[in-house]
Amino acid sequence: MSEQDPVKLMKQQVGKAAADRVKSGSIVGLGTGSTTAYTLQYLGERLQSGELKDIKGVPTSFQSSVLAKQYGIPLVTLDEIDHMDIAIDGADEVDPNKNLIKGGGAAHTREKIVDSLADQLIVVVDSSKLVDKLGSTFLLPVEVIPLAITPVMNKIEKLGGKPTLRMGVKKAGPVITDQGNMVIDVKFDSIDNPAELEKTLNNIPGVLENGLFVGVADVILVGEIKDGKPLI
Ligand code: ABF
Repeated sequence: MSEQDPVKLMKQQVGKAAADRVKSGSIVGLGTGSTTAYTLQYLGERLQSGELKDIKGVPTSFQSSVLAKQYGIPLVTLDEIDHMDIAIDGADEVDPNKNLIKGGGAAHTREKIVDSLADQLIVVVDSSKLVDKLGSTFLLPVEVIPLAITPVMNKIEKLGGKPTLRMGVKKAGPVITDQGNMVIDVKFDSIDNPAELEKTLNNIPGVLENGLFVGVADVILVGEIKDGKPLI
């Protein structure tokens, strides 16, 4: 990583600050994305130095399970644990009530399962993710079972949203999630009641999960850049 890149340096610092909060013996939800990638790296370094002992990780995606293995973090499944002490995850938007939009990495279904089981969810973001109202800068991701794509899009239009099927690199085909489903990104003019919209969307047959995380986050660690230098 180049020290010249303040954004990367800031993500690294905020990712590390979250990793520093993990205590020995903890069961830890391992988030997805470029910021939590640094968290996983520092957890691995703390384990290797012996400063941190006996943690177990629960990955929120194929990506985080690959990184955890790379950094030597032992993994467990949800079937093997009876509680989770802490989870650390990224977000695409954060509102003043700590409600989130997630799913830019198409991993929000597993993220919501894991994050909501943790006693404490720490969210790591840069200051560009802070918004007054959810949906103002980011489209809302909705994971949909493939056969239901058309009826779900029609239903979302009736709710006032503008849905787009998320396409992969070079638009060669739709993005496929770790569960084998597709993602619709939805523009809503205004998300006035995130809790209600979260339930309404999940109630459409064929929708597996949407990216609204209401009342799940406990702590938001925000990185920012001031005078060309990263700060937390
Ligand atoms: C995951 O990664 C997502 O829910 C969110 O979409 C994204 C944030 O990534 P980054 O840290 O790279 O901005 O946490």
